[in-house]
Amino acid sequence: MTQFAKERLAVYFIAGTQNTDRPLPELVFEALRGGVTMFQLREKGTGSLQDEDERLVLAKELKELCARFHVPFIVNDDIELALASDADGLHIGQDDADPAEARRRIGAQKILGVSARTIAEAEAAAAVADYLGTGPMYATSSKEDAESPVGPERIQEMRNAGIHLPITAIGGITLDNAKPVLRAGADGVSVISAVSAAENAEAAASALLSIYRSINR
Ligand code: TZP
Ligand code: MG
Repeated sequence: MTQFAKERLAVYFIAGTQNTDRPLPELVFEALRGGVTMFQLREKGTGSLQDEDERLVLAKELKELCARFHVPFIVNDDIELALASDADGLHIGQDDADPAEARRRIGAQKILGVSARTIAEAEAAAAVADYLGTGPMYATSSKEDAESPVGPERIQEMRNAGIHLPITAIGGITLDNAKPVLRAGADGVSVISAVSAAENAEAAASALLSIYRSINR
């Protein structure tokens, strides 16, 4: 596996064209200016691009944009798209590819993130994942098939169970409730709407980074 620095997870912005009325690269550019430390293209659900060629053009543009800010570009779920766009990594959920198979396909040098809501899922992914995505922390409307929230306690439970992998907390995280998940032991926060639906995406990203820094000095 790559030497993945958990500081990369500080503020992990996730979005797809379905999350904004504006051109996605414009939104991502603002988020990058605000200081997001990782970006995931999650082109999924109602309003997302279905055409493979369009998805690839978008992924390549976003990859280049992220590279200008030295921010890893991660693709959600779609291994073919991750490979074709030479993304820095892939994120998979429990209903997506098998983690070991995904690792084999992307190779040792790429970042692999795996969603793990339970301790058992976290333990199963630990051998091949660089980081875990744990949630939903709080209620969310950004994921159509989201499960019920587990709360910040779940991060603490995972740490107590000996899960030492970097963890990003996800689901319903805002400027107002980010602190408890960081205090519970998460290495950072993943957000869709807190940045994509903010009046000022740059300011929202920058505020999240300040919250992260206030806890990780
Ligand atoms: N996985 C678990 S919750 C979620 C995903 C992709 C949605 C997060 O979006 P938001 O708007 O930050 O709640
Ligand atoms: Mg899924």
